[in-house]
Amino acid sequence: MQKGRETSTLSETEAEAVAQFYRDHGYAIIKGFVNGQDLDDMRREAAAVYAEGLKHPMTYYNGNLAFEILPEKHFGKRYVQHAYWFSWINEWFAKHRRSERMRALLRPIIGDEVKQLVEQLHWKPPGAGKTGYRFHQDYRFRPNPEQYQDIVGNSVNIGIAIDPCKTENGCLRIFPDSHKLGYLGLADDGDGTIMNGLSTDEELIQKGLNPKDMLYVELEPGDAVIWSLLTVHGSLPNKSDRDRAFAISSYVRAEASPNRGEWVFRGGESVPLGDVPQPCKDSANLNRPPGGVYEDSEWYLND
Ligand SMILES: O=C(O)CCC(=O)C(=O)O
Ligand SMILES: [Fe+2]
Repeated sequence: MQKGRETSTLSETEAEAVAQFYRDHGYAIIKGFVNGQDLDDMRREAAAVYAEGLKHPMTYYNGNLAFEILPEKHFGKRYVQHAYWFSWINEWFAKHRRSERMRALLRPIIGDEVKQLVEQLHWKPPGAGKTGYRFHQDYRFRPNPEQYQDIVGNSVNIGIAIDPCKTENGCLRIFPDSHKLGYLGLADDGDGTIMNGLSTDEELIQKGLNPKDMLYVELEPGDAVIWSLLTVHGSLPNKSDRDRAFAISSYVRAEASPNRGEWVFRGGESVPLGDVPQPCKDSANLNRPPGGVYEDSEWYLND
């Protein structure tokens, strides 16, 4: 048997420093968040999720599990763009979402009792269209703010680089300190997707953002970045020949979200997914017929 490489989690002092930077600037970067043997495992398992998604000819929903597909009919080749709640089919990610490394990171930000509202993998396969995200604030993806208490103050988003995330392959771009500006309504025009079109400098300037302040969040595999629901961010399309797999989760303080989310940490325990999926950020997926459905909105034709 091969001996696993050592893995480590953030110390209390390190996690507190991350939380402080995050509160001050609306984001923070954690180098080597997933490390050692876990990093190799995460990369292998993300590829397995991609391979699973590729079996579906078009966008597929089954409970909270979903794969968003760019079909060959329109893109020449089939691409998986997003996977949602793959912890239902992947043991490694099912453990990772409630791991000690997550607990250590989250504790100083949203406490010990935690639910999860979002689990996503984003790929930007070379050659695929539609791999850019206009600047936005993720608050736009909480369609039912009345379901929560202070959803902004009680949430945090975590993005983990699976591939190297660089300027050329469309790494995340963030406006530091923009979490203090309130909700700006960026990208709220148009068809509701942030993946058609690109942000213009003009649009940013109009909202009081100086394009010069934009930070390209370049990450190595295993590095993480956290941001808030009001932090302005987006990313450019992949122009390189290298994919950009990026795992995004959103966690919420449990007492602020009585009706939404999958439990992660409860009463000192870490909680596996249960028998049935729970309503998360929106519950539309649970209203579809059980067993899985294909549904292609063809949003990508609206450009
Ligand atoms: O994957 C990215 O680069 C950004 C995605 C994003 O911001 C989102 O889905 O809200
Ligand atoms: Fe976002």
